[in-house]
Amino acid sequence: MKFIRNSWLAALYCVLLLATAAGARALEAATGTPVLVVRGEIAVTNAPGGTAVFDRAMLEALPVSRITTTTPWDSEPHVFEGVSGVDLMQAVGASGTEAVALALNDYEAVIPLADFRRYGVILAYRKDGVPMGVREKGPLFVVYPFDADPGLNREEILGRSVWQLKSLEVRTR
Ligand SMILES: Nc1nc2c(c(=O)[nH]1)N[C@H]1C(S)=C(S)[C@@H](COP(=O)(O)O)O[C@H]1N2
Ligand SMILES: [Mo]
Repeated sequence: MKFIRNSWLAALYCVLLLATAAGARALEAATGTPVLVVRGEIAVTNAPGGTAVFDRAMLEALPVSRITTTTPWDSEPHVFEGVSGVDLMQAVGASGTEAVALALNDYEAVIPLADFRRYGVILAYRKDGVPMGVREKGPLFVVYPFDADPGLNREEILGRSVWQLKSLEVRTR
């Protein structure tokens, strides 16, 4: 009897696991201009080379997260909106421990995935409701909640505040 109950539980777990995997697996191909390419240790891809390519609409279709804060580059608080690192990593089924963030100017920084969870970091595509152009640090700007945690105002974190982000490579340190 106990065995049967455990088998049932095991079966239920399997179904739940499969359902979760299926939920994370679907990613339609990008039809618009690619804005972000995610590669490396990801389970969900939609383009050659094991990559997940996102156009703007795809990014905006993910849950919208918001951080209102000043930044070392803005003395007034602004409302940054975008996709949270956690939601993005979930969407691509990431399994590594860090992401190498690459910007349009080929600036590169390593961001621990733990930062995404710990600080609620977002990849912002709007500032005060307006899409950020390349001149305003867009199309994607890695934003930490500086005002919520004054400890973030340090060189290590500033270095991870990549603007004009174009790709993320998920890897294990
Ligand atoms: N796209 C991009 N983001 C970047 C950088 C860069 O050169 N390009 N420099 C990083 C580093 S090392 C720091 S300390 C801060 C520097 O910001 P500042 O150049 O405005 O002082 O931005 C970070 N984000
Ligand atoms: Mo820096």
